[in-house]
Amino acid sequence: MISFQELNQWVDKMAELCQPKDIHFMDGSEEENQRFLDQLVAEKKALLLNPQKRPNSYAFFSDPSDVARVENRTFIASLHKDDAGPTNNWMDPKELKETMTELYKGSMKGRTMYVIPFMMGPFGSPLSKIGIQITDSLYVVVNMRIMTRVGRDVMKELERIGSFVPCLHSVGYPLNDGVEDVSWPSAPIEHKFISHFPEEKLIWSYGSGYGGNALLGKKCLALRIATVIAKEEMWMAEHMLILKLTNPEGISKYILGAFPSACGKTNLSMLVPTLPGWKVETIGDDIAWIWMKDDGRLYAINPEAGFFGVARGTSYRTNPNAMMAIRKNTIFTNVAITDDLDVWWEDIDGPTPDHLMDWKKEDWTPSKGTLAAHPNCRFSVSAKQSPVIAKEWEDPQGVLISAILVGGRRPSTIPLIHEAFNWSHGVFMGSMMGSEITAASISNDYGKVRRDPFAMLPFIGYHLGDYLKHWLDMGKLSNDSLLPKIYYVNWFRKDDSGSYLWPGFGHNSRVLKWIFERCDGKAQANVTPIGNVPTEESIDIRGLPMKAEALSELLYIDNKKWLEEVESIKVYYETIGNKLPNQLKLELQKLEQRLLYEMEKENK
Ligand code: TSX
Ligand code: MN
Repeated sequence: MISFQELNQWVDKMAELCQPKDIHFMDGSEEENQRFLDQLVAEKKALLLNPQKRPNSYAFFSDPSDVARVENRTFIASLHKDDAGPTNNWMDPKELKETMTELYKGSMKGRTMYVIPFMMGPFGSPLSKIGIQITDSLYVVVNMRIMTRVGRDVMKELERIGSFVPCLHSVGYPLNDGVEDVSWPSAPIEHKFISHFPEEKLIWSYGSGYGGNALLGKKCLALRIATVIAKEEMWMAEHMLILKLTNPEGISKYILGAFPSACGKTNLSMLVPTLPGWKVETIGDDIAWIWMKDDGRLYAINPEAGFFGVARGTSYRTNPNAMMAIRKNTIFTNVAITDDLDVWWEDIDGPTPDHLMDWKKEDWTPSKGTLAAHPNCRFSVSAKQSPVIAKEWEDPQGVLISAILVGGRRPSTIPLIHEAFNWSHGVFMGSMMGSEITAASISNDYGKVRRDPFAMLPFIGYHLGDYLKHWLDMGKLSNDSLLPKIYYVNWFRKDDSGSYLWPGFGHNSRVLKWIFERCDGKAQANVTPIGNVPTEESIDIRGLPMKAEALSELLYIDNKKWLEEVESIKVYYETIGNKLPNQLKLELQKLEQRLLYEMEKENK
């Protein structure tokens, strides 16, 4: 952190290091933004889309080597290696700074250095944090304006808050004498560094212009650095959606959800219920900052101001509200472009066009046999454009959380939903969650479970064992009757023939309804060794064309399979090392004992 008074000093020092041709302090105005977008189009770095089809929207195409977060180049540079834990890349902070300082020397030559004052969290919130990002990428500037709160208003807020997280970013492509700019400047992989200095609360990113590597407010500040601050200050920074669920009587509850990638987190946060009278609205789709108030209950804010969503697979069928949000004022990255200058990606609605420009800016026809849009293609859009953004989404006091969902893609063993007995059991559920590996490229791991505690594996700025302890410690601040109930959901269970048993998407509202009613002590459940599982009658499947056996299969607990799961969790827990809280080992033992006891009962 750096104090407000030292801002100019820090900017001058970074300019001296990076040697830009000039410096621009961002004011965040409409007029400034339009100037930047016009410049990007003139420099052929952005494509203006057809204003009749997609008003005020732009497409960017990254270098083919710069398409996603680079986990193997992401570093937690804590003073002591053991503080980063077994799941993070660690480097000695002094050494890392020396290496990166060499790279930053003159790295902005021929470019403008932009200074972006941004805020994570609503204006006036006790949890909101300020960052100042220095960058030489206009793509970053126009995206930060969508994804965070930026500019003059933030500078006013900085006087109140007093200090900020310094975030230095360069794409690592200096325009030295004779060097021509390219449409997506970036550096080779061995020069890419996404670095976090947890004690200093400092972020240094070099060599990538893409998403989480470059928009430093999101994964770097709002998750990795925020997890460190949150542990120190006794709150939580989590990779979670926040949704508002309203029943037909007009009563609302707020629910958090942690899911690994490719589980449809954004889709769930904007879901259109198939149950009449029920409504889902969005508070956030990716990150939640959560704290306990004096009433012993948990409240959450969304630190972000927009959605940086995966476009591929998004359609009016899977997520109509996202499709409506991105009708205008949207930035697209690595999507395909139609002949009439609109966007396209695999599994969008309608027939596949006969001709496209693909994400590599090459001609594409269906016979080419490649993907036209990159699988990690993105839209950036202001949350305000969502037709289902909740009216209280910017409430600085946050929303009261009634339930926390965890989950993953599990074709077998895990039922559609089960409820934790208490907070500690719920933390156990979060610690063992994950998805089964399906990618053919890692074929010897096929069918194994990739565990991803609370979907936070790449986003914890310290030791995983300490992170799980922090979850338990948060629970100790209050008692179970006041804390949110924790649920493990699995939309992805399959039958013996490999078909999904649950229709998913809008039908997930039927599971949300059960949760809502459980929170009011109403819906029925069977107590099982793994937790409380809905009775078949308690899940509302009216109007759902589903075989009766399917629901019972979805809710079935196979004790033998679960004992295998216990063994697999034991193996996983070994990898966390001696900072794994004993409480979680105890939860695992208790689960095993409940399963063995149940099996013995059955055999009698
Ligand atoms: O997002 C998904 N959700 C959550 C929605 C609120 N997806 C897409 C995952 C990739 C991002 C799902 N896919 C979900 C789901 O609940 N369920 C499934 C699996 C599934 C896929 C297809 C069908 C049913 C289930 N059925 C038909 O396509 C007809
Ligand atoms: Mn995410």
